[in-house]
Amino acid sequence: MKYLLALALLTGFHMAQAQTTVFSTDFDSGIAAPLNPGTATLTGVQGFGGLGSAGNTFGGQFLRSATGNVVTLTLNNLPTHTQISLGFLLAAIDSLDGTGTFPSGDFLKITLDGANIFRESFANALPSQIQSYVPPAGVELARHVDLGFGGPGSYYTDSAYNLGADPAFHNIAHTGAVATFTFQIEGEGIQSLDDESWAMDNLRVSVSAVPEPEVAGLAATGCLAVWCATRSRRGRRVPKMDI
Ligand SMILES: [Ca+2]
Ligand SMILES: [Ca+2]
Ligand SMILES: [Ca+2]
Repeated sequence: MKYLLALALLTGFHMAQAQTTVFSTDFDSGIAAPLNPGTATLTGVQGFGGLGSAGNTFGGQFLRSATGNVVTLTLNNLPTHTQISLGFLLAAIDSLDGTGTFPSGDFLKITLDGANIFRESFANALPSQIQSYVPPAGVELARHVDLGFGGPGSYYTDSAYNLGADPAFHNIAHTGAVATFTFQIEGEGIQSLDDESWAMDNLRVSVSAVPEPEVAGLAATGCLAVWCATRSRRGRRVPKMDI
């Protein structure tokens, strides 16, 4: 170990973690088979269009859901992995009311294989309402602005988030060949579609295997003798370069 640590200082040793995308949809050509939308429907993104970062913006259609409805994503035959990551753009539409009692109590809950991985309230209607979700840097795309659907103005302003930039959804421990995610806004504050709703765009899931150490700068031309020996014992064909 001491030898490898010394090499790390000399050569930029780091942990590689290749992500394999196992599901991705922009909802522009339909609802992919692994998704069960419940009562959610494909809808034009209206004023959310263009929000996001390069290569990951709202556009075309997204999957819009009433509060209280459950959207389910079931992925089968996943490759061997130890971690799973989730990302999507969240449209918080119209008068979601945050934490509290009716009409408040609007919590976005996301589960993985039946266990909660996220449950936070979202509020759009009044600045005084309590939103439990505090987005990390780079997640909030818009807040309390008119992006379409109900309104403009009054209680019906909207917000947008890139939840894929929230570390809460990165590298969640998972090893099974099947992964089932559910998405819903639930709680005592759920109301009708014309009062409040939510939508997702650019939904993607990736998995990663056990991180393997690599020696930066040497992978293309060879590797250190001690490291080559380790990898050779695993049956891999690697070049060898003694130093
Ligand atoms: Ca789209
Ligand atoms: Ca609105
Ligand atoms: Ca509500």
